Amino acid sequence: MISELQERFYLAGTASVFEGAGGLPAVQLQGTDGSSAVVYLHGGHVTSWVDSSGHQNLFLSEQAVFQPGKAIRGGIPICFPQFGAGPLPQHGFARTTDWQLDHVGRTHDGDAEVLLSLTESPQSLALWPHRFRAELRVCLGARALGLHLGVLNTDDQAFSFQVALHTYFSVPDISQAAVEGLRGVAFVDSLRDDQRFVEDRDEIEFQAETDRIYASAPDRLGVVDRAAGRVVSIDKLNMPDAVVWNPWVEKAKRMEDFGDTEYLRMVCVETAVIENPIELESGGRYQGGAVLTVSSR
Ligand code: TA6
Repeated sequence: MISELQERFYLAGTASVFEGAGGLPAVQLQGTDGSSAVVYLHGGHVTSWVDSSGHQNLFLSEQAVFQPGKAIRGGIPICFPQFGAGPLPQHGFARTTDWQLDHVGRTHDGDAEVLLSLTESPQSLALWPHRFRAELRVCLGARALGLHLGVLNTDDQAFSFQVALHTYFSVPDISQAAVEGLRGVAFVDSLRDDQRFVEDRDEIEFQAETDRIYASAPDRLGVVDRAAGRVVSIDKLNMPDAVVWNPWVEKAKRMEDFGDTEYLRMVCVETAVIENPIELESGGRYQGGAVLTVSSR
């Protein structure tokens, strides 16, 4: 199957299919500036984004498991049609299902792009009785990575869903990292019985487990790496909510696919639709996403 994909989806200097970890097929995108990205068909999962300076911006656990039915620990898991716990498997089934590779190419802006899609299956219908088509477009540009997610209701009944790009950012030292842009935003604290509070810090630093859902957050957020003097800006599109998560010591130990000390090198800042799920009429379409941009600070 991989050799057939390699033949169909090869664009010299732009995109190629390779056999990734666990023998799973993945697409490597190349930028004209030396940047690169990797997207697995499994979960439509971005696992790597190296910018033109050679810096890896995404965290991927050294203990990540690459096998059918298991979400890859790190990169950018896609949570759909549910965020968190609920009637469906945790974070929904999209991140543990193989997506279809539809296109690779270069946009008129010169970005390398890959398009993947996911539609209902007997397995998904058994969990969530709705016909749909989800589309993911990943664009690798100059110092930027764009993630554009569409959901089309191909059913004859309306349905509602939550969605999130559960992005794991790599930081060399969590004590030198911070998340900015959330001051004054109300959040649900998953660690304090889901009580609501208001963020009172310009920069969120990390000294303990952190797991917060910020409602209707500003569209521009940032992950600051003070040690390296750089920031990854997050411009979210039609994703009102944001989640900030670091498992810290005890939860890190409980996660089998996550090293005990890896909490020191990552922070999740997720762009999402959680508080007010999307209601899609039959034939309706949702478009959302995020553009990640690196710059010096
Ligand atoms: O990032 C928010 C969160 O819901 C946390 O509560 C934590 O569970 C994390 O997602 C990872 O979830 P996962 O199912 O990938 O282990």
